[in-house]
Amino acid sequence: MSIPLNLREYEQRARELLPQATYDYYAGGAGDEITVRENEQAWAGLRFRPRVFVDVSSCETATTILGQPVAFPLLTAPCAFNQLAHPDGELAVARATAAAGVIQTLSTMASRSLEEVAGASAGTRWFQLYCQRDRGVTKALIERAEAAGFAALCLTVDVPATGNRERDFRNNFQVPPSIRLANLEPYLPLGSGELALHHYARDQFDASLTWESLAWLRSITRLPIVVKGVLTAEDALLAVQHGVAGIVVSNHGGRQLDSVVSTADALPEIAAAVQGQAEVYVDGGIRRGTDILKALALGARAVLIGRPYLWALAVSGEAGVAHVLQHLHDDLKLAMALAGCPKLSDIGSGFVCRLR
Ligand code: HOC
Repeated sequence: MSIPLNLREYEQRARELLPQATYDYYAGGAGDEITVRENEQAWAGLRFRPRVFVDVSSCETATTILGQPVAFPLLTAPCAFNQLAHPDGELAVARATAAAGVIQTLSTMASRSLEEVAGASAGTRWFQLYCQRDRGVTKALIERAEAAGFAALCLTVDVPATGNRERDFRNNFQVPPSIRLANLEPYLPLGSGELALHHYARDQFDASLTWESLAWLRSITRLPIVVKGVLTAEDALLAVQHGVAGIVVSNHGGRQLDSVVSTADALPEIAAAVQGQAEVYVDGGIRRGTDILKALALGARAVLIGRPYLWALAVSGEAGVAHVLQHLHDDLKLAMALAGCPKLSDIGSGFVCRLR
């Protein structure tokens, strides 16, 4: 069988391979999945304003993210239970991201523990944190992430309740008993049965967090904190005022509040409000190197991809993830050359316009 040519072909192939309920858990969103669709459509609604007669014989994509060098401006997003896609799960992603020179963000809800993942490669990684109702558990997770060499905490703030994921309800989605909630099992393992994951999140995630909670987190860690799930300039400014190092413009891939603004539409006001006081990243619907270029033009320092690396993992494990990362890197370089942007620092809002 031929190697998929692009990220969409990886999704088609993965859909054929995965059990329906697993495919739906990954692919699905909340409610009518309006935001899932609009995330992709919003990038597609942007057009380039390319420049010509620019020397693009060499295009440079290397940069830094929170001071860490990366080969190109991309991170893998925190996705739960990578072993649903492939037995090597998060370990394969750790190896592929390290080889590609990009950052892995490991989910609190990973199927491999943060210590196992840290041992899998020498790459840079962030730990995604869902604050637990039990602050002792949250503190223990942070201490473990620090001890294991994680470079930042990525605090997800858009799950005070789980979104209305009707595909999971229809499928009575369950995580197979062979797959562990590896980071949390020392404290409280995932229960068994249908929708146990939804029940776990409902019962254990702390829905009482406020901006003041950031002060507590900052008091117990030396790691930089990146807040993931911001969609307005108002919240971006509050995040800066509360000392975050980075902001991920994210709507959780359309999996939480349906009908929220797409990330491509939210990004410009956030980048304008933050004015370089924190790094700004964006996820949601990134499927092409051209999407990465558009995100950078709108003010992002880097993008995160979620579903595409899960599809690649399902299709061919570590090799699939490595191929997707290489493909996006090459595609970004091609887009930069064709748009007349040989350096990342050249890319500004003048390179894009919106049709809609
Ligand atoms: C059912 C919700 O981020 C996701 C993950 C895990 C969120 C908590 C579980 O599924 O979006």
